[in-house]
Amino acid sequence: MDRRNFVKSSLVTAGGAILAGHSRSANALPAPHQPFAPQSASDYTPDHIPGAIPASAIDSARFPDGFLWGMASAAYQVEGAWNIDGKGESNWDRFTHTIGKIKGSDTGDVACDQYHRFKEDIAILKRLNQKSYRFSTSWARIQPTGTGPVNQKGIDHYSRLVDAILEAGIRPFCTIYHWDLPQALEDRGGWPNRDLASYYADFCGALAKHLGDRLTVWAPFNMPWTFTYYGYGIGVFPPQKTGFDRFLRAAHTVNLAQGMGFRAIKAASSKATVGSAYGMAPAYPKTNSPADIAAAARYHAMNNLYFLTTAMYGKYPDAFIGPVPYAAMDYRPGDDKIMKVPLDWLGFHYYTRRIVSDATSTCVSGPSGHFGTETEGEGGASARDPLTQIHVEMPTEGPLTDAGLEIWPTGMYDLVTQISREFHNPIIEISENGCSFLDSPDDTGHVPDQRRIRFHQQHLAELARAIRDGARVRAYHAWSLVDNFEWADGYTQRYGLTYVNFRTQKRTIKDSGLWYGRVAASNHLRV
Ligand code: IFM
Repeated sequence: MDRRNFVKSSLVTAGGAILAGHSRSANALPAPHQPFAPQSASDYTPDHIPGAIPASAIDSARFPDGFLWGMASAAYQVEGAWNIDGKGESNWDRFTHTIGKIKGSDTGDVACDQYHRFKEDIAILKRLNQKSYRFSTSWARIQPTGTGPVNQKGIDHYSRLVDAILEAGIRPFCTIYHWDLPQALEDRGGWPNRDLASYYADFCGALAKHLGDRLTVWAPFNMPWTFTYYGYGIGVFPPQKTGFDRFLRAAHTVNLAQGMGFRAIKAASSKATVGSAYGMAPAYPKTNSPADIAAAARYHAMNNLYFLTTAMYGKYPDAFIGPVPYAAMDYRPGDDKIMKVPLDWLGFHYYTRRIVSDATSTCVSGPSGHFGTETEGEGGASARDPLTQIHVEMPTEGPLTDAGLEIWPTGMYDLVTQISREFHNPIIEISENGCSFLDSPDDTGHVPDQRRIRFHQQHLAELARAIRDGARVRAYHAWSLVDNFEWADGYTQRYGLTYVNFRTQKRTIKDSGLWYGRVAASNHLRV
């Protein structure tokens, strides 16, 4: 489809969305799932791996001049220095210091020691021709107990970091909150406590006041559905609370916080642009039955749009079987106005797809889930939760990463074009895309991680196709700059384009990192 037709169809779909409310967004969902049906063993040859993109699409993919090639990381996963220079304890410090929570009893106490080694890491970004570095800030480093005066040493650290990124000719992109909450705020009830919205806005205002003269690109939250649902709905992340109502309250506070934080950033920095870093997955209906199509639309509303529709329109998307459960959320008059802050650009991650089916007629076993930030689902055909009544599967037709996630590059095209259609062709940034493979240095000191090169090549080819069809994508951030602390999986997964020896902190750029550096220099994928 050419750009004009794509944009025309976006406006028709988006216009319909405004007139008819959100439920008809089912019409815009990816086509129903077509299970891979191998006829013979040759269907599994390298040229015909389920989900793979043809080599010709990789050869012909081109990115526009000025495209922002980037890499991403997050404070708790890379910084270490957990109790240095006045930093307070965070929820993840408390969680990892409790035996039995993390694989191998690993902690982020040292992680990649980026707090002390950020210059070395920025030199890697520069060497690899990067144009954008997405990092996050530790709230407990700035306000050790989450409220009150700022800790100047914390501000000084991020100020030095931003200066070093700019000096390298790279755009700093700050995610304000990537899951590490001051423990003192968790002790006051955590995100279900509505007061956190204004504490968070104060934190945003302080950051923008001190860094906003140089830093212009802000995302308030990383993957808000994940930390609210995992932390308060199913209890696999700190503080390990459970209950769908508790999740709804936490998510509503975060929606308020997003709106209040947005205004605080803009008030403190006239140069600020505010977008997002949502986790998203294209939802393919399991069959073409109306029930499964509606269930996939509920997944999309709950997992992809729950913090986006609220910002853009001040209202919740149609994620529920019944009416919006306002009472359970502690929704108050005027909250629509607080939440509504049309974002300047939309950032979202893509890792893998979901297959969704209706579960309204099957018995509800209560919420469940697993560790891992991109993993969800449950045994049997029961509903994931009582109010969306969907059954979510993580398919395994395509090849799997070492973290067990299916590689499905077309999901990138489907998701980017779907969001473009639904939100009037906004400016998009891919805030994360990546894979865990455990390759390590060989005898010659190289890390030959061909599978990671192939992963990024294929996803980027699909991103280039979406751009060719009219999507306004301006940036792509590979997750991650360096191998790092992978939450409950500790150091057992490696997402980095740079290998880290966690005993010595020695960095070795993997073959994928060197390849990605050439891509960034040429805007081509076959380099
Ligand atoms: O490491 C995480 C990151 O913190 C959030 N997005 C997914 C990544 C890989 O699981």
